[in-house]
Amino acid sequence: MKLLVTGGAGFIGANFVHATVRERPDVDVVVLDKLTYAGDRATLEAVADRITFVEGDCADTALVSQLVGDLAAGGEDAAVVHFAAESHNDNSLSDPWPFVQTNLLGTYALLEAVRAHGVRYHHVSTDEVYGDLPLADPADDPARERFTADTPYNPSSPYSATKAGSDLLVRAWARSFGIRATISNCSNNYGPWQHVEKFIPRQITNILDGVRPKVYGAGTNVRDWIHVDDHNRAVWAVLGRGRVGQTYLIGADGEANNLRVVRALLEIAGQDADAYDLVSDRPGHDLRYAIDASLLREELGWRPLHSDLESGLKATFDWYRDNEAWWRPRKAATEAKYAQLGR
Ligand code: NAD
Ligand code: TDX
Repeated sequence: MKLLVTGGAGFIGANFVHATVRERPDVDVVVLDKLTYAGDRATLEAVADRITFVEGDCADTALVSQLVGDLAAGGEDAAVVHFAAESHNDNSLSDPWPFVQTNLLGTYALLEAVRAHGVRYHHVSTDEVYGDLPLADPADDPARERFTADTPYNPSSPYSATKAGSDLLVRAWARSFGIRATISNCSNNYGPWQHVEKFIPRQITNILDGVRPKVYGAGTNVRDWIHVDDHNRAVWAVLGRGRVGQTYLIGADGEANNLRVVRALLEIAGQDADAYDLVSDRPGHDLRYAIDASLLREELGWRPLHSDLESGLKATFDWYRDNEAWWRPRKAATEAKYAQLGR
């Protein structure tokens, strides 16, 4: 099988490439990545001789058409897995343009290429397209509302709006042009190689630097955490066995508010669990995300392997402690951006 993986030098894409090379040696992987501030070739160093790396923009229609054409020329069993995106909500509030460019025009370019060459396409998206849910505690309210594939789209930020727009492009290309596409909408990922701008790596690296974690607002916002390897195993399940035209939601029943996560990280570091700072809130900050993944579980038989958040946080904490050379070059510039926002 031949795969074109866009965004393969970013967090989830790189974990996907590592897992694919490790577990599916028969798959030929081509990575297309623009190497924005969020992409890093060092992340792919250990698999560099097992893949083909192309530095380029997924919104470059000529380049994308050529790469997808080459993929199609290799035979029937070819697919595009589209991870590339501008992915950080805070950045989308400061400067939305790269989000429109990459998330909308990049998806458009890929859709036109798979349409022209008849190649299978999987679109990696987010639960944020559904907006947010009222706060609710799983322990008190097992029947609380969660997102399903039927939840109406209601995105809050320029990031989630452009991801929602990209999903709708995929649906239109599937219905009007008959492309063989699937979509997955996943909840918040954590694990190795996540950029230090994101919540969990930011707080781990702050703690390692002797800086107090920074929590937005009152810290009561809830995210539905999933280990990146469980997300990527679900992407493979959808790619292999998913119904063309179907949307699958991916989540591992990992709801936790931000205070619980920060307190767990401080405890892992052997520090006072209250040694964090509450800082000003993100404008339009979504309250709660929660995924009902029963379609994925029942139809495709997927199950998460990492179901205990605290032990996943401990492994992630240890990874950042042991891989400072990877994250250190980006830490100061990231914190300088947050300082400008007063967060
Ligand atoms: P990331 O920001 O870590 O990585 C994005 C990668 O895409 C980088 O390597 C970057 O260089 C590359 N890229 C950006 N613009 C590009 C362009 N125009 N052309 C080619 N490459 C480009 O993001 P991530 O967290 O790994 O997210 C990957 C995908 O998963 C995104 O589509 C995101 O919306 C989705 N997603 C992320 C999460 C999460 O929790 N991180 C959850 C659900 C879905
Ligand atoms: O310093 C921080 N303090 C803080 O309290 C940061 C960076 C974040 N937060 C809060 C905001 C959110 O409630 O933590 C939560 C998680 O924040 P992010 O890591 O920025 O993630 P989020 O905005 O939830 O979006 C993530 O999940 C869905 C990814 O970045 C998206 O790409 C994905 O689509």
